[in-house]
Parts: sequence; C-alpha cells; structure tokens
Amino acid sequence: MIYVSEADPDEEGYDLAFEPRNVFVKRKDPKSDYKLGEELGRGKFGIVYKCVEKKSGRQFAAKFINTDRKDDRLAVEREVDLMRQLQHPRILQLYDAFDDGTSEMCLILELIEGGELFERVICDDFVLTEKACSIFMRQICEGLEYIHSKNILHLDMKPENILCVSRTGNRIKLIDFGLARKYNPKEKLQILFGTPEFVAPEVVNYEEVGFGTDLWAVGVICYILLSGLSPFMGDSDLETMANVTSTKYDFDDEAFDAISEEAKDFISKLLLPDMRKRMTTTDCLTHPWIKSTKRRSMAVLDKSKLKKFVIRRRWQKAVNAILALKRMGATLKL
Ligand code: PIT
Repeated sequence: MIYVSEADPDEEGYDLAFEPRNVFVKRKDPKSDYKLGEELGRGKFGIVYKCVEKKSGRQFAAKFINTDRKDDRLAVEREVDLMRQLQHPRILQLYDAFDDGTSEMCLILELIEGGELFERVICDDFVLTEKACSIFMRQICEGLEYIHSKNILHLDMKPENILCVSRTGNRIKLIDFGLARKYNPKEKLQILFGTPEFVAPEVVNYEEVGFGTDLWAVGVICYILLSGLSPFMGDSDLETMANVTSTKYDFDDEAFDAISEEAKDFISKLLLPDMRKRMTTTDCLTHPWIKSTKRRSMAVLDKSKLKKFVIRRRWQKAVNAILALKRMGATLKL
C-alpha cells in the first residue's frame, strides 16, 4: 500500500530538473543530438518518447508534433516561446527544440516517469484520502500561480495535463502549453477550444477569458478527484456545454457524504459563473482546505467512480487518436 498523503511534497526536493536555458528552435534533425527510446505516451498533440542526449548521456522526453498544417508550426513556436518563460518546479521544463523542415517538430522536455495523476491515483496500491487530494490540488495551484504571475493563461487544464514526477512520491507537474496564451488584461481574448467537461462558461459563450478561466477547470478537477463524478458531464459534448453554461451542479451524490465542508467550499468558490468572482490561485493557496492539510482527513476514499471516469477517458483518448489519424489522411482497415 502507498499512503502518498503524508509527506510534504517539497521534502523530496524542490529543484529544477536542469539550469534555466534560453531555448531556440534548431534547424536540424533531433536524432543528430538525441537517441530515441521507448514510447512514453501519445495524445492529440503527438507522441512522446524517452530519449538520451548523446553528448551528456542525460535522459529526457522527446515530444514529436505533427506540423502538416500551416498554422501548426506557428503554434509550436508559440509553445516554445511560452515554455521558455516558465521555470518552476511545478512546470515541466523545456530543454531543446527542433524543426528540420519535415512534417514534425520536436520538443525535448524534462523526463518524468510517474504517468498521469489520475492513472496513478486509481492504482490498487494507492490509498486516496482527502488529505492526499488537497496536497495534489495545492501543487496544481502553485504551478498555476506561477504561470499566471508571468501573465500566461494555460487554457487546457485537465487531468491528462497533470503528471506525477515518480511512481512513489507525491510531486506533480503541469504539462502541455499547446493552447496557452499570453494575457494582456487590456485586450479582449476570446477562444474557441478546450475540452467540454473542463471549459468554463465564458469559453462556451465565446466571451472574454482570463485567469479565472483556468480556475474553473481547477474546480472541476478537484470535484472529480474527490468523487469520481464529472460535475457537468452530459451524454454529448453539446449537452455537456449546455450544463456548463447553466453552471448548475450539486454535491448530492453519496460520494460526497465522506467529503469535508471545507473541500466543498473550495470547489464552490471556483465553480462560479462570473470568472471575476472565482478565487485566484493565491486565494486558493490560503483557503483553509489547502492551507491546513495537517488537519485533513486520512479516511480512505472510495475510488470505484474515479476508476470508471479514468477508463471512460482512456476510450475517449483512443477515439481522438483515431480521428486525428483520419484527419491526416489515414484509412483504417478493420
Ligand atoms: C511523459 C513524460 C514526460 C513528458 C511528457 C510526457 C510530456 C508530455 C507533453 C508535454 C507538452 C505537451 C503535451 C504533452 O504540449 O517527461 O509521459 O508540452
């Protein structure tokens, strides 16, 4: 059994993976500098492999991104530009970037091998408690506070983008700045993307977005982590988005019987229709549920619903991967 909840994550060390670097995109084949290894994961963004820097023998992760479409290159250049500005222990670091003129660009990233947070949490040897949840949520808020302090919006906060540093510790890091944007409060920023289950009402309504948009998603993630239930999930994306804009949700399910009032208070101060009224990351970090983890319950939470949630998302991911292949012109022989 792994009782991951006890230790302060920072007792394991709070260092950056490597010294801050001023990364620029190299116009050559990444394989000239790095030797590729096993696949670590794949998603809409592309495929991530383990790799070794030839000159130093150091291990990294290599993310290959398809850049067939004209805008794809610009999007990756933007991701590199934003990641270059982010150096924090709660954010996956960028080490190198390549564009050799083929249909793929490559980012060399810090290697972490703990897998996705939710996948890890549902393992039978992982004991999930409310205290463990609040420690994870604190780290998510710390990472996001740093991102926001640089005037950057993540805009794709969801469970898949929270990775564990190791299989046994409780440190996490935020990944995927593919949809992130620089935020200028004087300019109105509207967006048309994201995952329906996690997007805020202002995104669905195509209204102005801001720091609060990321915090809505933090509220949804916390709701799911504690209960295994997705607060706005409908039978279709359209229904989910209608549920989001109604901003109606409740804690009525029996899954919440064991959950503290402070935890529910934390969620309810994030899932507010007006993004300006939601807690900021700094407010989150001083909220009693996050701040005083010592008093948090060590009672074991029932993970059966969370397991179902993760299995459902695995299927969704597989379907998305097939759709992405089809868009690239692949035909399937079944
Ligand atoms: C791993 C291990 C690791 C890095 C990653 C995955 C990276 C994933 C990733 C990073 C991004 C992004 C999408 C996915 O946009 O060390 O399993 O910046």
